[in-house]
Amino acid sequence: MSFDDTIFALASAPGRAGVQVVRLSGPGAGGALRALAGRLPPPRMATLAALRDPAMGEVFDKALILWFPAPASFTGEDVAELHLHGGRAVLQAATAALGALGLRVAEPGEFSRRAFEHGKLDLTEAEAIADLVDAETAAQRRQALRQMEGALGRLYEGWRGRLTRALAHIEADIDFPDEDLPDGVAAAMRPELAALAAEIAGHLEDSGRGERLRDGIAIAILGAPNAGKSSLLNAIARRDVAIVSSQAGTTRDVIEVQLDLDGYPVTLADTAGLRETLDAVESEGIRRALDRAANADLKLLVFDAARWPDLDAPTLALLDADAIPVLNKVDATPVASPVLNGRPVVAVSAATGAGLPELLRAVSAAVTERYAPGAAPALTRARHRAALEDCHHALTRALSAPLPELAAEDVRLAARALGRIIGRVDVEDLLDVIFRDFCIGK
Ligand SMILES: Nc1nc2c(ncn2[C@@H]2O[C@H](COP(=O)(O)OP(=O)(O)OP(=O)(O)O)[C@@H](O)[C@H]2O)c(=O)[nH]1
Ligand SMILES: [Mg+2]
Repeated sequence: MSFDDTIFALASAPGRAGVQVVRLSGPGAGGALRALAGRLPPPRMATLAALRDPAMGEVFDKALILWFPAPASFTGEDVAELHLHGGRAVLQAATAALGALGLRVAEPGEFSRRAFEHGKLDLTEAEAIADLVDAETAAQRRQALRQMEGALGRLYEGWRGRLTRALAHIEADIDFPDEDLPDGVAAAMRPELAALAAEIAGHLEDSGRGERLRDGIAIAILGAPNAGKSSLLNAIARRDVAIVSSQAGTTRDVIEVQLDLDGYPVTLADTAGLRETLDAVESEGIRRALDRAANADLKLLVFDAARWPDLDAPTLALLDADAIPVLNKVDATPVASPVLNGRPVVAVSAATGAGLPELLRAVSAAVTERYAPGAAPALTRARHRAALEDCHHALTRALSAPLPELAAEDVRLAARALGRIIGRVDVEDLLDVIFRDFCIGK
């Protein structure tokens, strides 16, 4: 990808609409705008203009145009926007005119890439734009917006700054032993490194809060054949997603439904009924069900009220802190306030809908308790997690390193791991800190 050419792309969704926005970025953006509109409008002022294809001489739309001269633009380059009427032929005409002027269609993500290259965004902010565009629920939107405003980038940049400072002190001790430095500068950095390691460990141990919010919270419905799992899925989803029948062993494959639960993105999975079976297809279904149970963030364990208080053993074996026990079919067999191991069991009827609001409230409470945004910004991506784990390992090694040279190397690796997250890995700022703090070399 070259960064000195001028690109353009449709910034809004394709198709018929009131308005569609075409964005231009690069050194030729101003020239292209002048060629189409006959003039450059004042910067950042929406201006109505007749747009003409310079080659054909024909006016192809009357549109609002906007001009953002560098560097005060999204990409940091000269940027122009054409707010065209939303239609295929108008877009075709604009594309042809811009192409004839020598502009090229942007690659996916190229505008954000350029914004990053010009220091307008760090990588976490660029990723947050993608997350905000993809956000389907309110909680996802809030998390993405917070990250886009730089909360996560600032947290990591703050840690990296502290590491860089500690490294500067350790390196100064190594490199300039004859200089007039305070004694034990390197040793004095130990508490700081230990504190950083603890903060990063705490951030890593947030039970995947931010990642779940971004990717969806997995909830599995589990229980014996005929307990009414598929009926429950259909009742919660309010549509006929899974086949229901009085035959035990109806569901084989895992059936998923995406839900917005009080702003949280949830994937609800119906599974095969748990039992011993000789049927190869059914036992594969049961294997998949148990796999889902192991990987779910929350489990709904569905029991049949007809058998209460005798409960299905394979289902009962899955009861843990992340399970919500559910007693189904209470329309046929009413049970008053069922309790299991001292925990309340939610009594429902998938058939009549009785108890469903209570069940959804219980699920919502469990989700909120685990995944509600905290005061500190949450880790949102596997990429960040991997880099933070590298950082934490390196810090742990640095704390037990026998020689300052080895400690320095590990602290350098730790800082680099954080730099990878935000996309700023450079050594210049290390030198800056050495000379600012110690004035060595004068
Ligand atoms: N009376 C009553 N019957 C129900 C209720 N929920 C489900 N059933 C019936 O129970 C039978 C089994 O329902 P399913 O939803 O297919 O049960 P399942 O747990 O998915 O069964 P498998 O897929 O075989 O594991 C069907 O005949 C349903 O109509 C309920 O709340 N009340
Ligand atoms: Mg089923």
